[in-house]
Amino acid sequence: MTSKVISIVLGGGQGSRLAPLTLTRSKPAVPIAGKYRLVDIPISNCLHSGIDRIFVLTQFNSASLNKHIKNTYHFSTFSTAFVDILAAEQTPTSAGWFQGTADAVRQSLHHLAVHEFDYVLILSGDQLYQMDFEAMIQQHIDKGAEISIATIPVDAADVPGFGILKTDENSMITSFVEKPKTDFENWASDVSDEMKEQGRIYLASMGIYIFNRKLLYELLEGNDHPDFGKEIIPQSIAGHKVVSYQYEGYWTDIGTIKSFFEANLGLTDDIPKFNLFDKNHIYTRARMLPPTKISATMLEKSIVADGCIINAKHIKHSLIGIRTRIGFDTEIESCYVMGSDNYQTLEDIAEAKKSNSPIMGIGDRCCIKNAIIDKNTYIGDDVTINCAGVLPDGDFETYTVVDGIVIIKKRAVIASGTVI
Ligand code: ADQ
Ligand code: ADP
Repeated sequence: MTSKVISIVLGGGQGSRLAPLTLTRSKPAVPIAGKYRLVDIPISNCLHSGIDRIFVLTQFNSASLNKHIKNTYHFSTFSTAFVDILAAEQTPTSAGWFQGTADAVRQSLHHLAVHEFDYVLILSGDQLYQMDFEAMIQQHIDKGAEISIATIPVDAADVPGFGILKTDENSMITSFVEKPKTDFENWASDVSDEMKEQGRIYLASMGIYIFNRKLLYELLEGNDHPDFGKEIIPQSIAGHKVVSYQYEGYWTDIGTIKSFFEANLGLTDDIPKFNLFDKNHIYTRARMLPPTKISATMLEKSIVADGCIINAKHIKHSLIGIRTRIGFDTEIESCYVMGSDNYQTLEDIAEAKKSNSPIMGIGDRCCIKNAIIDKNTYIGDDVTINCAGVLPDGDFETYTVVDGIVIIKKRAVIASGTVI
């Protein structure tokens, strides 16, 4: 059954809500959980569900994204499996950027045409969840649906951020409104008692769709509607059999700095809602890194990836990514440190120290709280970041503040003694 499915991962528009993490890389390449990249989540879900023909659509292609996909997803020469990146491209009929989610799929249809498939599974690239798509496809076939939308109950506070819908007793979607801002009380649905207790009485679209092949072509060709949520889905409800596939597991959108930060730090919980240790684990690039070396650090509720050299005094409620180097007497709390792409040699380090420039990683006697430290940053000694009160939002040369979270930009050099 899953052999009849092709999957399309919507890898991201401009990614402006995740800036500055997306200033120099495409959204699918943004690192998560210390050693993975965003794109690994939907791809792993597909592979665990038996779907192994996957296109990743992205607004701009980056060498690192290509390298990651090429080095991670290897399949047998005798299988038809692939993970291919399709970046927005100029053609005689289109000027360049994808104008929205539907436009991105429309512009990619000619790449699908050479494959055999009956269904297209469309996924968002910025969500954290573990879902069995096989069950969703089975329901799609059993109910004779033309379009299926995965749905999840949300509370009133979340309603303005999602497509909200209502269904009949057969799970047929009878109405859909994209991101209603006000007067949405009438959109409440009949949900389970457990969901009712949590106030989650509105059914939201998860932005996960199955389309029958022929219908997808019909809906996208001959018009230039840019989005699924704003145009294609609401317009399909009346004339087609659109079915809800209700999901009640853990699922979160990680499209903003705040949600990205919270989802990453949430992984340090005793029993996290998103389980990295699940048997359906997340695939990523197998790196040949040395084990992490720690001196006398007090580590509390933290995750430390491979290849780190840690001398810090205290690391609390934090995620430390691959190849991170942290100096003596440094204290880190509620941070996501992404790590580095390479190591400096001992000679490089001696040279930097001689000229008083910071070395890659985090120096001695620093205090860092509520921050995301992007890759390959050089933070000197005695640096304080976000350790006194809440900082107002703003964008500066080496860092940005969003919702009180400081993001140190990729490759930034923060001189010793700096206070942010
Ligand atoms: P949003 O997530 O707000 O709502 P959108 O901005 O269209 O919708 O993004 C959906 C996915 O497509 C994201 O992964 C995004 O990065 C990606 N994307 C956006 N523009 C793109 C482009 N031009 N090229 C490639 N990828 C692009 C949608 C639905 C709602 C639903 C929520 C659930 O519209 O109805 O409730 O998803 O999160
Ligand atoms: P990201 O998308 O995370 O910002 P980049 O575009 O910087 O990543 O690319 C990261 C890749 O570049 C890594 O796979 C790493 O192997 C490689 N890389 C970057 N700098 C160096 C370096 N100085 N030495 C060796 N490899 C490097």
